[in-house]
Amino acid sequence: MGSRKPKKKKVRVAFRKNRQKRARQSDLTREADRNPEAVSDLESTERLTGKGSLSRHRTVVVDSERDQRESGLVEFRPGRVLFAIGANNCRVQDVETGTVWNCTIRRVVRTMLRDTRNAVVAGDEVLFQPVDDTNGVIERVEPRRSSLSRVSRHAAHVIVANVDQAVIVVSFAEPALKPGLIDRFLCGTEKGGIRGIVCFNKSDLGTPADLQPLIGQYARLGYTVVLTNALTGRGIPELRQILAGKETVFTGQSGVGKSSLLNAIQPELSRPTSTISSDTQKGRHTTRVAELIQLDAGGWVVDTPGIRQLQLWDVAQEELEHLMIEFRPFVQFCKFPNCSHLLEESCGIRNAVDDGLISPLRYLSYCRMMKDEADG
Ligand SMILES: Nc1nc2c(ncn2[C@@H]2O[C@H](COP(=O)(O)OP(=O)(O)OP(=O)(O)O)[C@@H](O)[C@H]2O)c(=O)[nH]1
Ligand SMILES: [Mg+2]
Ligand SMILES: [Zn+2]
Repeated sequence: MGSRKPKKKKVRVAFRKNRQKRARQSDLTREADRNPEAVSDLESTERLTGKGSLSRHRTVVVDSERDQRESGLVEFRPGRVLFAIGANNCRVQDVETGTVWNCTIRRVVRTMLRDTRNAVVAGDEVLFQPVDDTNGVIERVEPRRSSLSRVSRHAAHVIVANVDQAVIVVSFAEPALKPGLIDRFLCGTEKGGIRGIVCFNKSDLGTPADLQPLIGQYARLGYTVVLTNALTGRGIPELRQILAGKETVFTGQSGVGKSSLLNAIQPELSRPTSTISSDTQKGRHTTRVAELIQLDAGGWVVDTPGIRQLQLWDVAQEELEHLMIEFRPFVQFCKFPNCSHLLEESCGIRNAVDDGLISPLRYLSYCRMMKDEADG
């Protein structure tokens, strides 16, 4: 058990600074090629959840003493998973020394976590045991505080764990702005208890005044809103401040500029980016794996592959009225206690829309989400 701390024995570790990112990133494409799951994720959808069923049976404790005797190594090191490579391997950073290790996952840990396709994901906090200077074995995965999941072939699987906040990146154009997508993401962050931040990027491709009603709408609801241009640096100092000291996931459609924004925030990251397709005006799914990146100003960010469609996986229809935060005060005025706020007479929500107290755009998003959930 964790409390039976093994007697400490010095393990020789090569101290490598976490600055070796370049070399590692150039390998990413190959890693993604070897990792068909990462690619299949691109076809899937995304959601945010907080402490859910996954976290309840997440802690795995192995009887490590025998392993320790056999291996001759007795030190478990606290680590943070930078990214997963397939289902059974990952890169782990030693929390104390900053050294990066290639880790496999002890079979018993994998078995205990078999509900998820990847037992260990970017952001997971783990205990690992070095087996030599560069390789180790993950012995334990700490319970997740929060997680971002994708839905693929009707099964959810986690792609990143333990984030404080999500920056929902949308672009003024290329690809075209879809306000409904913002509302879906925000319901996801509300559900997970994760702070939602809306970032309107590519501000050079439109007139901010045209978007002011939309921008103002989210700001009035209390969400942090930032207007950026990754090419000129507009809004980047604000974004940098929002990220400092926090654990943030960047999410949004492919091509909106998530990786470009990270490069603007910290140029030496050199995240690969590519132009959107001129035929479809869609992104090319350049980022292939969710990867944890440490920021100079403190904190971590996770760049994620762009999504195609967002589905609220485990949100019941009845929950939606609470996830649309401005709906909450009006629900009590509905005539029927189980009002869906779609067609019923004397509906507090619809009256609030008519009275200008709830934005018609947000109400429309609500109706669409209700319909999608009903369609399954
Ligand atoms: N005009 C303009 N182009 C931008 C801006 N930000 C990013 N781009 C361009 O948009 C394209 C896509 O940017 P990426 O950073 O690769 O987008 P992404 O969101 O990371 O995409 P995926 O990795 O595929 O999910 C690139 O050609 C960028 O140069 C911006 O503020 N203005
Ligand atoms: Mg990208
Ligand atoms: Zn109602």
